[in-house]
Amino acid sequence: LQLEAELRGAIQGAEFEPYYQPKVDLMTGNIVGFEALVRWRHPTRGLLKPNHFIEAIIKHKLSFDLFSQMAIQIAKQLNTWLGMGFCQHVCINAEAAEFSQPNFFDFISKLLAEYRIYPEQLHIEMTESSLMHRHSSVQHQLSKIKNLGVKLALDDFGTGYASLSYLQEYDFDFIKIDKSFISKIISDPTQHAIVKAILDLAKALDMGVVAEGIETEAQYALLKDVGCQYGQGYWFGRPVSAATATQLLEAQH
Ligand code: G
Ligand code: G
Ligand code: MN
Ligand code: NA
Repeated sequence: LQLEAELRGAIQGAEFEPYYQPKVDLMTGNIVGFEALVRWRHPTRGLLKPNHFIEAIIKHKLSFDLFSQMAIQIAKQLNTWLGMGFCQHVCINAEAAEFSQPNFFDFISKLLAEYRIYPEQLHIEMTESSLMHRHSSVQHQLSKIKNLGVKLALDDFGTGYASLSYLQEYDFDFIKIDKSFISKIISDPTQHAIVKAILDLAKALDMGVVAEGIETEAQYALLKDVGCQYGQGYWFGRPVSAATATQLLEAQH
């Protein structure tokens, strides 16, 4: 109960902020976008990562409050970057349950209009595990959001119970290969085969692929070699503050 009160206070006090991890086009090495990862600027405990609070946020049904606080800051940042001539996109993490919020669609369309950002600059990623608990209205909400031009990504691909059925049920633009499949891609022929199969599948279904958790140059080279278009990972950069992300964009300009 104490944590719940503290989380509600943190939402009220706007203590959550996005950190930005670069997403790179593996063919050019350029930053094409960022994944926004929430951080809690705690008044006494410093900057906290999601593992300290995200489960509690979901349990206490504060996911949409967190999502909207993140989305507003991200939209402001995209607007600032557009003003500087940068038109990269930002991926925001969402729980599938948030889509059953009746005002979800209105919230997103107002956000795009208010901050004058292009719909395709906003990507929403959902994990397979959150889709497992899906509400029947999620599919309808997702297609409305997609019709605005917002892009959808299936996160942690391959780790859920029904990865392939999600591809059939929902119209994702991107799949993100979970980092557990990338970590041993060099040494383990099975992981290599799985990644190649995912790439073939994505191509057949006309979806983009993002490899997560790229930590070495060898992993980068191999993924590029097998035709994976996008990647994220410590090799390219850790999640950083908005100010540092802006410097990264300026540096490649
Ligand atoms: O850097 P990292 O520790 O930030 O993120 C840990 C996990 O927390 C990731 O798996 C990610 O999916 C989740 N996460 C990060 N930011 C958000 C967010 O804003 N909303 C939700 N629902 N999950 C997030
Ligand atoms: O949303 P998602 O589950 O994909 O969140 C990504 C998580 O993975 C975050 O906690 C992020 O900090 C972390 N991460 C990002 N790049 C790397 C990486 O190269 N290696 C590892 N081990 N973790 C990473
Ligand atoms: Mn993610
Ligand atoms: Na992931």
